[in-house]
Amino acid sequence: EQTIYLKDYAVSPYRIVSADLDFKITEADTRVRAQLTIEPNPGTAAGTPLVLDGDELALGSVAIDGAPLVQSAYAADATSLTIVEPPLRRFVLETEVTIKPAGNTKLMGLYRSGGTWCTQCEAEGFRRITYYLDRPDNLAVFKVRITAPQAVAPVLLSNGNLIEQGDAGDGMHFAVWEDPFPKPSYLFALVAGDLGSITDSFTTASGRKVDLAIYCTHGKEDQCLWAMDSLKRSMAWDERRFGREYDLDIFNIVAVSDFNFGAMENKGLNIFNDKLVFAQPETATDADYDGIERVIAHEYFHNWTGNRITCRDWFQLCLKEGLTVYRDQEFTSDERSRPVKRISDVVTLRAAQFPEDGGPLAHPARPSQYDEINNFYTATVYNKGAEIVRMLATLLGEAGFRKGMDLYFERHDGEATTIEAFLAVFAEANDVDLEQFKTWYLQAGTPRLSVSDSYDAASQTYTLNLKQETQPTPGQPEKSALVLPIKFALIGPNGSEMSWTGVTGGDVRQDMIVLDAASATITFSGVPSKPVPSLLREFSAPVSMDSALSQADQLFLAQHDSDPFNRWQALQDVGMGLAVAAIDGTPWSDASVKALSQAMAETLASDTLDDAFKALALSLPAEAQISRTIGKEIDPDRVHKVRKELLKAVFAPLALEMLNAYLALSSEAPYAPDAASTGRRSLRNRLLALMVASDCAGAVGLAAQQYAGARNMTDRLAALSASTLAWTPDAAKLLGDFHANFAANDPLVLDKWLAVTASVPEDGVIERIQAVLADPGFPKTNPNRLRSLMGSFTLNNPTQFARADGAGFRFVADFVAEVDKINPQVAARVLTGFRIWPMLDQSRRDAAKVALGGLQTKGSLSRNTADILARMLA
Ligand code: BAL
Ligand code: ZN
Repeated sequence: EQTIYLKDYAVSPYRIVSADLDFKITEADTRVRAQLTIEPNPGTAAGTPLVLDGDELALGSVAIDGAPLVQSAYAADATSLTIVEPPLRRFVLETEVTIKPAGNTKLMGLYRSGGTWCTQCEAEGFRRITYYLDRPDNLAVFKVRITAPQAVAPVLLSNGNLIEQGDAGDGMHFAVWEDPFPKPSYLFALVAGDLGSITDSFTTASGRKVDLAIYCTHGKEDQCLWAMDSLKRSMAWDERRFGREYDLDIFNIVAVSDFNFGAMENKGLNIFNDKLVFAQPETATDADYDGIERVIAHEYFHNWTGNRITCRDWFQLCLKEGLTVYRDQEFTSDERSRPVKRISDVVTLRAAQFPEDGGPLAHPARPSQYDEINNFYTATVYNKGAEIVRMLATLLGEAGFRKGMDLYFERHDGEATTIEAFLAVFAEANDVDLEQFKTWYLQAGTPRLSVSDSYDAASQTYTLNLKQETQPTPGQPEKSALVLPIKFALIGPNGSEMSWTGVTGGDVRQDMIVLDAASATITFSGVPSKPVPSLLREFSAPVSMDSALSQADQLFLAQHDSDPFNRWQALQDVGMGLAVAAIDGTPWSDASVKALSQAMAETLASDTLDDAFKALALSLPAEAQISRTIGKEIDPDRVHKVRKELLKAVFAPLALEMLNAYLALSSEAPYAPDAASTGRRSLRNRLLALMVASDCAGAVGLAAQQYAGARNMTDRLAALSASTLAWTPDAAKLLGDFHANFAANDPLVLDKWLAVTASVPEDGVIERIQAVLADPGFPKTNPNRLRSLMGSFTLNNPTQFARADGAGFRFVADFVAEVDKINPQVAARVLTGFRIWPMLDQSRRDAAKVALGGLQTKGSLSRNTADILARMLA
């Protein structure tokens, strides 16, 4: 396979300045005529060939400035069209190709979803539409004419503004769209179909009216209202928070059912996976509402961070993704609860990014090489990328960060740029040196921060010893020290924050220590009594911290810390400590479990903490996180068993309190997706799950009752999964009922059933999944269905996926081999679930190796899957 290196980046000898595209869409195929206005870049020598990218295109004709080229003047192969000797001046290259959208199961380029023709071009899908310089640094203005059958495709959309439409005879009609903003090909979009829509408008800060529309399958229009509401709030927020206005007169969103990503930020025409658009209380959960709000915002925010300023090359992907995730996180924080959002984001980071960073697929947020760019749309690029931007904001302060962002927009608008350029604006606007900070983008791996402390009563000095270390990752044996912003406070015996009179040995800025060396010993003087340190407040750096705190100190923080994140973290740390020790062979003492139980009871009873926070706090770390903390020779069955016992030991004594709180939280109010209502439901459902999991008397019946009486999907699904995860006597019946009465006729609800089914931690689950897949009606071409089933199995069902007999591994490997022939991106993504294998015990490691080895011998794997497999086995 051909590896692409960042160091090889070179400006193209030619650039396309405008693209005039003419699509003739019919049921059988689509003919694409492209007229590309091309110029040589400065320095290009006469006779330099022009090499355009192409993939699965049937080439009809090639002409330059209207004159057809003779056969010897060009050459086409499987991946390119070469014009042997183009003119060394501006010219128009005209090509005609035929493509077959109906057979395009890779869902890259132009394809059909249901009856609708739609596109996905990021990263390299445009080359599956026409021959092009399919690289993000080629910005061109696009004019697009679409001709299609009026009856099946009354709606014809592309980027920008509609400038003409009309009848084309023979049952065909046409529309012409023009996008005045130069853009890279990955932001191109086209939609043709029979779609319903809702419309609205937004008036920008400067008084311009923007027409908004969301297109969807007929009959789903009223499920798009939450998405529209989220869009308008996003537009207002970006003006308020970042001074960014929308720039076209139209903003369209289209929901489609078959989509590889969650959504795509095409200029003026966002295309969405319908699961991130459709919401109504009966079929969508609070988590769905949350996801819709977040992704609508994310794609909208890309208009400035991604579209107006894009990436020079795909190595810079986190320039737009990390920054835009940071922006959508801030949007949610401002719209809802900041601490709850922060905790949820850290839970996601630890569940999705830390394992990636600590396993065979580890890579820097800005990689320096890739075989297949689609495999780099990862939690590292997105979520760690957002953490890096967040650290920048923490180090520079809100005003300093905004100054840098303003300069970024001012200086780079209209450009395709780099991480270096991004960092330079912050350095310049704040007069700081970010050279060492840049290492965060270049170095893979999660730093481990170790802390110890001591107090000297005689001199009233308190000393913190901090040490950072990052383990080697593939291709990076040596690691250097990173800049860690460590927000902190010293908590005194009465629970309030202590001050100090002097500091030596470190860079301490009020509430933040900046550690930029491998270690530091920081001494605070004038500290009248021994404090408890609250470190890494707000999770101010994406590190894993070894805390030296005693359980008593952790529980003290859980009670007194004014930083909600660390209050939550302290409870997690206590649970983690007990679980890890027990798995290691040191059972917990009654006293230690009782203390945790008591802290949980106090959390539940608090009248200052909000419901959403309590729901997050009343939990133990997930099995996967416990496993990662142990780090080696993992036996997932033992982790599962010990965690279950601990859960029971901590929460069963609270049965009465939990039941009373559960009953008090019941509400007859109609469903509303606001933060307070969502928090209330999340706490109530958390309590239900805890009561069921800890075998509280009557809990199984309570779950069945909630399931049957639920008036929204949030409560129904919560009752179902509480039952199936504990595999109660009712579980199988409820699962069957859910399928028959809710899932069978609604694909997005079916996804929930698939996910719940695949997550059951009991023998028999593989056979049940196999039966689902064997059903001839099961759509193996739909990414949502496949991911719900197989993503849930590999990521949420460690005891069954990593079965000691290897059955889980074999099953997933066979699945990957089969689906790879249909949709390589989905197959490769499912395969990444194997990344835990090096951490498992010997017999499981052997079983994983056999399954992965078997896949390797299958041959003819896609580049996507072969790349993941090679790294997994390296
Ligand atoms: N650019 C791909 C989808 C997203 O991150 O918005
Ligand atoms: Zn994005």
